[in-house]
Amino acid sequence: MSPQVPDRPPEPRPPIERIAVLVPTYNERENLPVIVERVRRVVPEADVLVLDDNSPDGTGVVADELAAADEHVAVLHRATKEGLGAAYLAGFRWALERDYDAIVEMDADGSHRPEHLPVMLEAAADADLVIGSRYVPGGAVVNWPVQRKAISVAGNVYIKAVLGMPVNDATAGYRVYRAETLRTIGLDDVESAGYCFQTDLTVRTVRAGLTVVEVPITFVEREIGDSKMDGDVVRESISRITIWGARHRLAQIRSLLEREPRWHRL
Ligand SMILES: Nc1nc2c(ncn2[C@@H]2O[C@H](COP(=O)(O)OP(=O)(O)OP(=O)(O)O)[C@@H](O)[C@H]2O)c(=O)[nH]1
Ligand SMILES: [Mg+2]
Repeated sequence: MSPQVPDRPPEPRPPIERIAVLVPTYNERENLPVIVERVRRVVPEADVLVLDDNSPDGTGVVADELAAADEHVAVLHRATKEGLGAAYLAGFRWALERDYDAIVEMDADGSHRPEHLPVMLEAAADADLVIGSRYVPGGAVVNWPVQRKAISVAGNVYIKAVLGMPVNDATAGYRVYRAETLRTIGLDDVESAGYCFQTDLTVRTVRAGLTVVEVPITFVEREIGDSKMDGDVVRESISRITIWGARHRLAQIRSLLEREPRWHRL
């Protein structure tokens, strides 16, 4: 079969003018001012939205102070801790309602260096989703214990194998989404709450036929504050990814059977 030649070249993606950097926080009172200052310095045109789940350590108050001092900073206060995915969904809706062109996901603890953001935004000129990737040439992880890195690498290998994904770091949390990407993939039925939220949205983006580009980053483990990763987060990821994988493979088998009528007679 000859490759299909489109009638006309694809429409160029619209320029990225308005950028929202979403920073979810739970007990990050010491980290938050540092990360906001770095984002503001590196990408001064961007707005920062802090997504705080009523952190007991008073991160929400710190965020309010930052917002009062800088019109480029805003805060979404959420009533209780509902997980990273739920916080991001609320942030996405906030940014889409306000017509931002690009929506960035960034941890508060310094693991996602704001200094990588200009290159990621540049890559978004020709992509629908840009992932700051630890697992492409040039990417790195600094200060992770061997077991933590092993879980992350194994998780990504599993995701690639089970879901047939052309992405090396599908669990990564440092991203630039074009607003149109989030509108296209739809957010209403996203149920993942923990970190598998990232994998979930990667899969949706790839399955929608959109372009995902991985930009190498150096991921630096947090120095201050506690991790929120726990057994529930890992369990949610493994069970959901396995279910998605089984569905994916079943759909592949079904479409093979439909394409190859002889098989129906077997
Ligand atoms: N709003 C909100 N933010 C969260 C929640 N869980 C984690 N976060 C934030 O999401 C980001 C990533 O969480 P981390 O605890 O750093 O997870 P991690 O990077 O896997 O773990 P570390 O290795 O300890 O850094 C941080 O900015 C957290 O404060 C949550 O339930 N709600
Ligand atoms: Mg972290």
